[in-house]
Amino acid sequence: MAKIGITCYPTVGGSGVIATELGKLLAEKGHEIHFVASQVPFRLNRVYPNIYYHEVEVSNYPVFQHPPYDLALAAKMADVINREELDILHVHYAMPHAICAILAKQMCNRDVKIVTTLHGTDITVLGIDSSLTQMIKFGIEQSDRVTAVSHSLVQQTKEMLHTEREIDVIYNFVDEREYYRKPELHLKEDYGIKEDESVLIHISNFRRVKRVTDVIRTFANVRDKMPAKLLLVGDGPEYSVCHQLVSDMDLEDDVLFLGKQENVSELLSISDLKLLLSEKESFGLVLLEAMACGVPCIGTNIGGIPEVIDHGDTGYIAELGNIEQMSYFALKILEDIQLHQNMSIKAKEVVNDKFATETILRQYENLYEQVLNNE
Ligand code: GMT
Repeated sequence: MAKIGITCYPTVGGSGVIATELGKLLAEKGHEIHFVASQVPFRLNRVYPNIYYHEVEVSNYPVFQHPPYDLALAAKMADVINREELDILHVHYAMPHAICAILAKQMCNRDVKIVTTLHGTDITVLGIDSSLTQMIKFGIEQSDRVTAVSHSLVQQTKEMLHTEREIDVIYNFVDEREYYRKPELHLKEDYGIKEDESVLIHISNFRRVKRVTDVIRTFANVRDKMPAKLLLVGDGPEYSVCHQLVSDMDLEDDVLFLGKQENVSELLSISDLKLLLSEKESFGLVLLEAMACGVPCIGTNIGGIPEVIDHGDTGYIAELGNIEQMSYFALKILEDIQLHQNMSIKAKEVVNDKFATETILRQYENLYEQVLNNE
């Protein structure tokens, strides 16, 4: 059994969820897990005897113009590596976590192995900033092993950073014990949604790249043809723009802004269709969450989305910004009960097969074993 350190952004969406769920599953398998982060990861919601949390505290000494989070993290990592005798430090996000991990390794006298998982935003957004490109490249090239959450992200990383670094694809997963279609428990009724209304759902951090306005426009076309409601879950920079659009399009009665929600699987359980129409998305973990709850999905032909949605089987892939096509696909699924049911069944099968937790966990464990054996 290994002693594994894990660093992630504790509050950021999918990457934090994956890092935390992975830590919990590894702990269940008997590994000793040490989270090194600035806050308790939000999914670490109960006591696990072999999971430890080490908080990074950033000094606010007045002479520092900016509190040095990266250096505080590296120092904490070095401290934990030495004291807890870590075998592996698995960091989620190259920027700045891989760079901090490499610095930490140099500071201590232990041959700890650095595993870096790329989740997307650092490559697709930060990779464009040339002042950071060299640093991300350094983090990736100095890590002992690098993984990415989709083939698309590997290709993008290689193209943008001009690196030949070997990168393994290990897909994301969802905890099937949490994500399954739950009995409705009057939730639909509580939200005032009528039985004959189809429910469309979008979940994100409302960043511009998520194109939530395309979701609203697609919904408007659907609602013109059939009774429907749209659940908008999450919060972020585009929230007020979306509110304005809903008001301008006179959709207030049918679009429910639910803000950030904890029990997303309950909302997915009352949903008939999931929309993720992003212009950047290395994987789209929310798609997997929806599929696990038997919800067919429509996504854009972007990044890793086509690796998650099987066009025609578990949903449809549409061209970015093509509202007409998105609306056509949405109506096709919602108006055909048989097609909807087939897609729903297939979606659950794919989650339990291609993205099965057990399979993904084994892939990470194999990778750890190889890196520890210097393979
Ligand atoms: O999408 C975001 O804004 C959040 C970001 C994150 O750090 O969680 O998501 C990235 O990692 C997720 C987990 O691997 C992926 O499912 C998302 O597709 C990816 N986001 C982007 O690539 C934009």
